[in-house]
Order: sequence, then structure tokens, then C-alpha cells
Amino acid sequence: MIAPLLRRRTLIAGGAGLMLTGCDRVIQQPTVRTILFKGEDMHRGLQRALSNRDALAPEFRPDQMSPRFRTNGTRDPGTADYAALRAGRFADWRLTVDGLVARPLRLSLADLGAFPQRAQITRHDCVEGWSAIGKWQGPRLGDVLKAAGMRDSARYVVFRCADLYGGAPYYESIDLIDAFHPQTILAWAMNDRFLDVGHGAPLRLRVERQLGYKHAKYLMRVTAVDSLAGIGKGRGGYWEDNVDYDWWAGI
Ligand SMILES: Nc1nc2c(c(=O)[nH]1)N[C@H]1C(S)=C(S)[C@@H](COP(=O)(O)O)O[C@H]1N2
Ligand SMILES: [Mo]
Repeated sequence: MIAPLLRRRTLIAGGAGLMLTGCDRVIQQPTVRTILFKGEDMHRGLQRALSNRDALAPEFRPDQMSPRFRTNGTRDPGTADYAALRAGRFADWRLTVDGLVARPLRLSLADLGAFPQRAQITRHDCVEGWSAIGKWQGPRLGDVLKAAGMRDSARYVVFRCADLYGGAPYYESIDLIDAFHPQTILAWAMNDRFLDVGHGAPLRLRVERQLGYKHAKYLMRVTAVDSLAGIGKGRGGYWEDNVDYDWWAGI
């Protein structure tokens, strides 16, 4: 009597074991992957909540500036509109500030130069794995948004650029913590000269707590919005829409 019972138990146990093995392979793998992904999201969320979003990015001494600062992405928008602005040395260029603001603005380079200026020597970190230290100057984005009378309903700031990259308009967006961060500036000067075309003339964003692709070059328009839905493909930026880069690229 004992032998058949044992055999049966063994069979049941063996069966359960097989089922578990089956689960491991077939059912649990996606589950594990889902949990891992959730963990990653949670980790990012935590990192974001715990990191002091107001902390300053490191600033450097003039002698630490990179002798060569490479260009990346668009190096010349090359459109007829941009070529015309460039030919006029950007005298006719205006930055539109609109969206959820009480007073939409159209600012010339001279207008931007009339705001209090901030100069900073910072390190640019590209997601592709290179960095360079350069000096940037311009008004704080926060001061420009205040001048436009940004409304309380605004949640994000969207940056439209003059260039198409791979045929699609380059754009980016940041939240209000970064928009009002003291080192977030609209830079018209780099290394004590007017921005050159390669680096985003006549104006680019510097958002020093984030990776390079957030630093939109060739700025044309700054728009305060309450949602990123309906802009581009809705993920808040060119790379976010097209290559799945993170919207929040904090460093
Ligand atoms: N309008 C626009 N802004 C852009 C890009 C671009 O292609 N178009 N490339 C981004 C990327 S990936 C990086 S690393 C930096 C490069 O800035 P730089 O050319 O001044 O080095 O600009 C960012 N801003
Ligand atoms: Mo980049």
C-alpha cells in the first residue's frame, strides 16, 4: 500500500514541480519583466522626488572651459526662413512668448539683452556620451515668463525651434521647476560671443540639470501650457516622441 501512495505523491509533487517550471518559463517571465519595469519607474520616481530639483549644477572656472565644444544634432537649420534671418544677422528674428500668459511677447535680441543677465560656466552632457564645458549668457527663462505674466494654470513650457531634424520639427519641454531654476537661461552668448549657427543662433535654452537633448537650439517660440498632449506626438519632445528618450533627463 505504501509504495503506490509514495509513487502517487511523487507524481503529484513531480507534476506540481513541472507546472512551476512551466510557470517560470512561460508565465512568470513576463511577470518578472513587468515587475522589473515597475521597479525601474519607481526608482526613477524616487530619484526624482529625493533629488533636490532646485540644487545648482556645478559651475566651473574659465580655465576649465573646453578648448573645443562640439556641435550635435542640427548644425544649421538650413531652411529659407532661417537663411533669411541669418543673412540679416537676426535683426528681424523675434522670440514669441505665448500660451498661458497674460501678455504674449515678441522679443528681439536687444529685448532679451535688456533683462538682467546671468552668465554661467557649466558642463554639457550629451546622452551619446560626450561632455564639454562652456560659458553661457542670457536672461533667466523665469524672468521672461514673469514678464509675460504666466498664468497659474501653466504646468509646462514648450520650446519650438527653427530646425527640422530628420524631417520633423525639433521641440522640447520642461516643467516649471526647471523653468524657474536659477540656471535655466535663454542663452544668446556662448564663450563671450554671440551664439554661432552650429550652437543654436540666435538663442538656445540652457537647462543645466538635464541632458543635452533638452537644451533646444534655434529657439523661435516659448509657450506655457497646461498639458503636453496634442503637441508633437504628446511625449514632450522630439527624442521623446521618436526615439523613446526620457522626458525628464535629469543629471
Ligand atoms: N533645435 C535643436 N536643438 C537641439 C538639437 C537639435 O538637433 N536641434 N540637438 C540636441 C542635442 S542631442 C544636443 S547634445 C545639443 C547639442 O548642442 P551643441 O550643438 O551646442 O553641442 O543640442 C540639443 N538641442
Ligand atoms: Mo545630445
